[in-house]
Amino acid sequence: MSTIIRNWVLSAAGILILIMASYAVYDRTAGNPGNGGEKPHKDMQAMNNTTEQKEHSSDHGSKPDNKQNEIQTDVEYDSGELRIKLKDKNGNPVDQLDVNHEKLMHFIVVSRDLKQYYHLHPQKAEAGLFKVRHKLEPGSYRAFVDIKPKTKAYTVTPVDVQVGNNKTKSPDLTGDSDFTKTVSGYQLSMSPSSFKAKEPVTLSFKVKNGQPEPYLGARGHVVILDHTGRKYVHVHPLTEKETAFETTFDDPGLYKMWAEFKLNGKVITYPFIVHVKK
Ligand SMILES: [Cu+2]
Repeated sequence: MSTIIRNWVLSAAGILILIMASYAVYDRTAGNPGNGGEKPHKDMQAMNNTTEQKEHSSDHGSKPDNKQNEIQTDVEYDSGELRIKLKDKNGNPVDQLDVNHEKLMHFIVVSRDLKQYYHLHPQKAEAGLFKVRHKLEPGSYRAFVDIKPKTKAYTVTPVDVQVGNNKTKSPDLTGDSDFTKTVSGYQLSMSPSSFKAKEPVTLSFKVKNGQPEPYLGARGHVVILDHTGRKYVHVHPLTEKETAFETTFDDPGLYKMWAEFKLNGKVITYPFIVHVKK
């Protein structure tokens, strides 16, 4: 009798340990620090999409290996065309995407030195395959596939793209001292002019001789990359009327930003390099 009870207790304890162990595994794979395992990109208004990818030392470490990712993004360049493939963990095409700022996909390509910047909108060719024609000069690039999957967890993670054999150098950034820039005849000023890590900041933009028009469901778009070109943030104003953007620079260092505004029917991109202090 007592043996039966002891066996029962032992197997119950065993089951409990199994449950706890599998829960711990689940927690590590599905959960992520910071948002308790929730799907990223839930923020409907600010669309503050960040990659939480921490330093990865090697230069090719930009595979979508982030634990929050249930989607693998492959980018290929061939004869003036970029092809983006979206696959789930089992290799099946991912087709369930929400329209985000009027597009199924926003696709940012930067040269490795962060000098060239392209914001493209590939068209869906078939389930899990998007294409866009865009000529890239030989060199090394990083691509950011900005999508909102309906059901799968996804964090924008850089994908390396090499065109030809020319390797592009890593960025060599120097912080701007003047945050007033003139591009295509329009003068834009950004404030503030000093930045501190880990403190929320509101980036305000004023165009001297023009008024930003609605463009892709916002009065402006700001893309920010850290000096490694890996940490990606895409911010929009909190309301459709504003040209002020809230963000937080997580770490001190140099960041490159591209602020896009539509002025007189034309999209103009203003680059800035900011030095974020401790
Ligand atoms: Cu876009």
